[in-house]
Amino acid sequence: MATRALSLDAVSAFGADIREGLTKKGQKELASKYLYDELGSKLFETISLLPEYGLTRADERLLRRHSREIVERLPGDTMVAELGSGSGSKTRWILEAFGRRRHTSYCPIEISAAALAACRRELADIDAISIVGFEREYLEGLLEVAGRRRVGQRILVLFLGSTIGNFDHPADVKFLKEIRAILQAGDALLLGTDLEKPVEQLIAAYDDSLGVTAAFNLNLLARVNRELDADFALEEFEHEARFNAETSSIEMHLRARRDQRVTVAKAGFSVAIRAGETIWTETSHKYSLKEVGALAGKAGFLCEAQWVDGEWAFAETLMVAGT
Ligand code: AVI
Repeated sequence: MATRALSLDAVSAFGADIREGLTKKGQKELASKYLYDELGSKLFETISLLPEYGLTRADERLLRRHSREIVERLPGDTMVAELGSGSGSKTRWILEAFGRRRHTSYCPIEISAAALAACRRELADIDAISIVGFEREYLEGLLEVAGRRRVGQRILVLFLGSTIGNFDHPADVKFLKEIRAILQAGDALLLGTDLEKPVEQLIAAYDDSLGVTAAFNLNLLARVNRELDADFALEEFEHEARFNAETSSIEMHLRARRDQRVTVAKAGFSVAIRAGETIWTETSHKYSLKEVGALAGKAGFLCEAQWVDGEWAFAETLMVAGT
């Protein structure tokens, strides 16, 4: 009964967000968090294997090469919390380095139970690591993790994969401030950020030749059809990746090929969409190194160290919570 009530709530929250995004004045939009249902998450995993999309491989390379140094910079008893662990495969390097030093708790925080289970399976073989998963929104989960810390124990928060870039500016600063508010001075944040790079490289990464990113984007409309009983005709929309030079972001849009009316039955509305009009589905900000430093400062962290990949412009920045 409780499960049923929860899922009905989730449907109505989803419906309310979709309604707000599609009926607002001006640019229509759908929140990027809804890209990640089961199919969307699999499509994102596939994107990370594409030759054009180097982001995930760069993140992984940096962690593989520098985990030992990252861990050496955080002496003493440290508990590791990860926001949005996904399958956990990138985190292996950090956890192995901590495990070589002493027994360490790892707390992945994920809204997807399936992702948490996958993460547990992937990392179960690492010595001296105990895994306690939290099926929660990021900040709610981090609060719970912080409530479990032992006296004298440090928390290292991992926020990898440049997920921070999917927050609108200045929501990225606000989010890091909220993380900082939960932490204590001396705690740390390891932040992965995708960096500025040539526009052609970015467009290829977000509009790949196999059409996987297009499928990832269009799946959002398919999800609205599946879960909210809507009647989007997918063939009437086209994936578009464009660079916004003002915000230094890649934006994903879905462009209507003709005038149409769409009904979203479970959210109780219908909406007219004009030919050529777009639905904005994601922002992916590309940072400069200077900007990452400024972001840390604004949120109350000090930059302790930074590593930049040589093949794909991507940075891992270790920040320490200031007093
Ligand atoms: C999860 N996030 C960092 C990805 C990105 O690059 O912004 C999501 C993505 N969207 C399209 N391709 C990948």
